[in-house]
Amino acid sequence: MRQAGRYLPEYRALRERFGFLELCKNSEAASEVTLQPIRRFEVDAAILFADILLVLEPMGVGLKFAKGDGPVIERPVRSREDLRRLIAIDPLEAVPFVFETARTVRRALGGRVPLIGFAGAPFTVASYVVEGGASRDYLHTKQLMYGDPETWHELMQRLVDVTVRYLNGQIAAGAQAVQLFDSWVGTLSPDDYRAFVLPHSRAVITGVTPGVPVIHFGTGTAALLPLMREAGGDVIGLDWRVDLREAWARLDHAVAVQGNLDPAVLLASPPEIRRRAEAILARAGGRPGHIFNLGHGVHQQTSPDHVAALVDLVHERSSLAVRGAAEGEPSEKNPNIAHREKRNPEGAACEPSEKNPENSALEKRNPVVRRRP
Ligand code: 1CP
Repeated sequence: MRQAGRYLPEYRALRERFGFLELCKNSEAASEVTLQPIRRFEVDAAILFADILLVLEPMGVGLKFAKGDGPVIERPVRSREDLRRLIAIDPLEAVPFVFETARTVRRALGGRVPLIGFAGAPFTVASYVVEGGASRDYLHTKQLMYGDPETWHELMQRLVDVTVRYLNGQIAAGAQAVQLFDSWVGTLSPDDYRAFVLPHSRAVITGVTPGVPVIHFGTGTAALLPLMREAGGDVIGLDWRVDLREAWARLDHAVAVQGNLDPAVLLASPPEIRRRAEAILARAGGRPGHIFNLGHGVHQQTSPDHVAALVDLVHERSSLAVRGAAEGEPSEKNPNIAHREKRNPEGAACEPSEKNPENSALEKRNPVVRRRP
């Protein structure tokens, strides 16, 4: 899920003045982009404006964002020899602008909504490093993985170290939760995930500053969800290719879930958006620990008005469900809250805000979001 970007005219206006990397490196402009969706919509959190690939530029692989083509890595890493060229970096020194943006945004938000930081998971970042850019079938990546597992694991280890420091730097600068994007990991079989990815993703997640919630996101991951849970995270991202109810049950309801709406639905009419969003809320059944979200980022062709309509609908429905629960409305009348009543008769938050003041802004704005199962 990305919420800033080209579908917003105010973002396009800034992009006329700055190249993408330039925008990321200019903390004032990047803070402005982070705040754009917050000003326009009643979203419940801000997502730092940066990119998962920023750490690669100082590592010396030649990162470019070509017009219209997405990211390009000029010197991909496909052998042990290539790996030796990779420069060891300390993100705090190599990409200081990211932390400066986090500090600026956190100050500007003034506690109204929490700030989410993020990084790419080692597999997804490695896939760009090895492929040299976006890919359909990840053949170079798999070739390295299968043909030279030692080099693969070493590359992943290098990325783990950078990612842990990158995330903890964002947390020290003000991020109150972090999201680990394993956007393209769905290309792997469960066995390959377990052997080549899981230990590294787990190392990143266990390295995150204790007490800070981690959202572990992927797409095309229907077959990988239990393994992603094993790797870690307080919240597991779901795309739209899974049934939320079934997917959550396969996670034993032991973690929170986020997502599930196909971002392409936002291209449909508002009544259709409403119908699809309500279907997801019904599947979540009011169970505490569902964070409504898109299953992936907002498409460039999306009308901002449709995003606004979705955000408003979710708030309206969530506050109805919560009010119903607080007033002890019988579950038959309000099927959305049936599970919450059964599991948590007082409707009490599992993590009271007194114990975790960092979460209080999120709780205030959307009491459904806060509760962990
Ligand atoms: O103006 C432009 O053309 C740039 C488009 C763009 C934007 C708005 C890129 C290039 N990155 C971003 C910002 C960004 N990237 C955010 C900002 C925060 C927000 O949404 O509010 C985030 C969270 C990301 C994360 C990111 N970058 C991911 C993981 C999330 C996902 O969508 O899967 C990935 C895979 C990237 C790589 C990347 N950077 C940019 C593009 C176009 C891509 C994807 C290319 C591809 O499809 O392979």
